[in-house]
Amino acid sequence: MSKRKAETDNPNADFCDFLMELANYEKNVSRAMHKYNAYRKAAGELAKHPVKITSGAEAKKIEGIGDKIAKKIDEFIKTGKLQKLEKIRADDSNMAINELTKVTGIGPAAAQKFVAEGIMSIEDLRKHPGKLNHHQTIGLKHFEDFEKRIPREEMIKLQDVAIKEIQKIDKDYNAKVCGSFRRGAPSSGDIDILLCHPEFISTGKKMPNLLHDVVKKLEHVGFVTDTLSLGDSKFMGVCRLPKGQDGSENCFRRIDIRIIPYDQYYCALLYFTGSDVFNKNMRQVAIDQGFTLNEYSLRPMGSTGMPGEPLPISSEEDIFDYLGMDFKEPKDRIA
Ligand code: DCP
Ligand code: MG
Ligand code: MN
Repeated sequence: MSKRKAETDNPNADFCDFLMELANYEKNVSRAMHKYNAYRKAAGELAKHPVKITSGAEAKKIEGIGDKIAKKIDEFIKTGKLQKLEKIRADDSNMAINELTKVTGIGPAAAQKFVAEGIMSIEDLRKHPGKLNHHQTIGLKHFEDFEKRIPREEMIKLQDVAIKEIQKIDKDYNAKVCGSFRRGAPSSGDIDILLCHPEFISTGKKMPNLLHDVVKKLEHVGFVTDTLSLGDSKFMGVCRLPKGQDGSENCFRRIDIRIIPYDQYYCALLYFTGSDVFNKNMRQVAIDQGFTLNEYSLRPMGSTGMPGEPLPISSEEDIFDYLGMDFKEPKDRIA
């Protein structure tokens, strides 16, 4: 989930917000992923900038900000708004597509299809339950809850319940909450759990039961309430904390669980900690340095253009080292 408004302690939050609004328009309506990434990168770099930008020219000194975005910054400083955004906002079908893609399971293509059928809002969707698949149905059912951020305090409770139950199945499971939580965020969009087990290694056979047993257990204790999708290595679902002492119900929350081979733990940990923009940038550094990096491994690129054998890695630091990068703590992995 990357649609969150810029954190308020960021002096350039206004710029980040309009860049993210443009980014989401490019992704959801135009389906121009290149532009989406460019706006997001610019927003990510601006979010790291410690002082308020006062002109486009000043912004252009920042990596990822070129002429076009600098112009928009000037326009925004001068007029307090952007012509381009005003036009986008004035078009009902753009706004409808944007709204519908907030439902988990509804991507840009599905949203455009719904809008073409005259479904213009969440309310309209609720009138046509038969048009939704299982994932979308659950997404709509918990729409209001999923729009709410999860405070860190609650993330800690969710973590404690999940890890306690997983440990009860088998002490050899290693479960770690990654994503924005590991980056120290004050609130998160969902809970991301990285799982591994010493019996599951990349050169061995697939062991889907290791994940399925965890899901079953978390369902059995009432923590996991719905499954959006479950494969051999990836679970997407819904969870919630038990009722409070006063009998009050907690919000339904999105949960992702990934199991990865034991020997690929650190590349997966790096990947699943993000941020997504940071990952994109780090993968580019890897390419520039003659490597290929993904959630499984770091491999040197051979002269034939084929990746070589995975490099031995026993910490996140090792990955930064190979790439000649200074180690970044999770909290600093923004862009
Ligand atoms: N990720 C990625 N590229 C994507 C999606 C995800 O690299 N397109 C990685 C980095 C993310 C991690 O997976 O940090 C978890 O994905 P989330 O969508 O849950 O993102 P975050 O946890 O970072 O943010 P949020 O608080 O919105 O959940
Ligand atoms: Mg997350
Ligand atoms: Mn997630």
